Amino acid sequence: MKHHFENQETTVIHAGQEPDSLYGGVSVPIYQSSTFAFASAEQGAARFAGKEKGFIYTRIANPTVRALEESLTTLEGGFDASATATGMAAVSTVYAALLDKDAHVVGTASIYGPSRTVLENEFSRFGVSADFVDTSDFRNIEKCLRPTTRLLFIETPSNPTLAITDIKACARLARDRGITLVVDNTFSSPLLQNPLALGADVVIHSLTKFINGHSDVVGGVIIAREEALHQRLRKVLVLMGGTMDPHQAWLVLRGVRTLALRVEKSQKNAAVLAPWLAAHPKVRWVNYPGLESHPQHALAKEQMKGFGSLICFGLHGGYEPGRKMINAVRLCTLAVSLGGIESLIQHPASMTHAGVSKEHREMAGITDDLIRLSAGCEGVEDLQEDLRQALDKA
Ligand code: LCS
Repeated sequence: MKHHFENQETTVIHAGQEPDSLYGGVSVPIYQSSTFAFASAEQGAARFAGKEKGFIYTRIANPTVRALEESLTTLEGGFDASATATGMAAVSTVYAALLDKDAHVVGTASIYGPSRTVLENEFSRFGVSADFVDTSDFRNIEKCLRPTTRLLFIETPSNPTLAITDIKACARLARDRGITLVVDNTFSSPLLQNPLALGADVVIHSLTKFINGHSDVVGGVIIAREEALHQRLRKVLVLMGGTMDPHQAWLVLRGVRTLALRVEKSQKNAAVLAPWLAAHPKVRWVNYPGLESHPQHALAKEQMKGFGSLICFGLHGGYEPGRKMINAVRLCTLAVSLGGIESLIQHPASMTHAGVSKEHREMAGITDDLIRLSAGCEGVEDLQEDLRQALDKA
């Protein structure tokens, strides 16, 4: 049963999370079982044949994981979802399911490093090729299309440069050319952007970030707009084994209930910190989709319901003062990942995107001075105080 409420704030709390049918537990039970008993040989056969509903084996499906899948399907407005062990399992499953030998991919240049590396280093062994371009300029996508292009894989806002790509325009182009459009929506969460409603075929998330929100679990999800595509993705996921564990699913279900509160608060903090950083004498540049100086500010306003809580910036003098700054933070945590209740700060060129060559990083705008801040839910004055004292040491 899927619930459609007027407000996403209600959906995050209730979709897929009705009291359990056995004892009325308000929290979805953790079905920590790898396998499910059949009443008879006939029932087992019927379940395997798909003639009878019911659980078989946790790699195929599990009640706790299904509850999370239902929640996320409703939030993104898809046909159905498949939860994955990590965000990278979602990315790799999409590639494995949708790319044949010698297929070509067009992707966003400033994408999470491993989403690019896995194509270039691993899928390339099967003849797959890829062009990673600045997809915020639509002409760049058109220019590198080939007859063998099967997949347009975009991240918007992108990691870590926060470039915004026009989802509707990409959907139109993909539809005309018979290409599948996949959007990594991790940076926005389903509360700030719904790519399927803008015409994308598939949305993926690293649940490790906003959706779980507590930096205590990894996970991912693939949500498809249509049944046939969902079935294809699910089949490959189950065969390749990157599915989610019920305990993981339960933690994410606990996290998703407060998604609306966390997104609202962290975004409010980012909206204060971005212009404040931009005005600081040691800061050379700031990129935040909510600032009018952001190159795609107007597009962000149009396709997103909010500008999110990621900010990137560089200091006068390059990375050396930046290094001193991130070593000096006390309240913010120097760590990769993002979208948690706590503020995290990191240096993409030497951390999340170190696996991408310097040449490719520079083409993607991931400059050596770029520092990425994920604003959390702390009091904004405390964050300002921490950043102020850290900048003093830069
Ligand atoms: N997609 C995006 C946009 C991400 O930011 C990440 C992880 C992934 C996919 C992969 O998800 P995972 O397997 O880690 O759950 N991004 C990270 C980052 O920026 N810092 O640390 C991890």
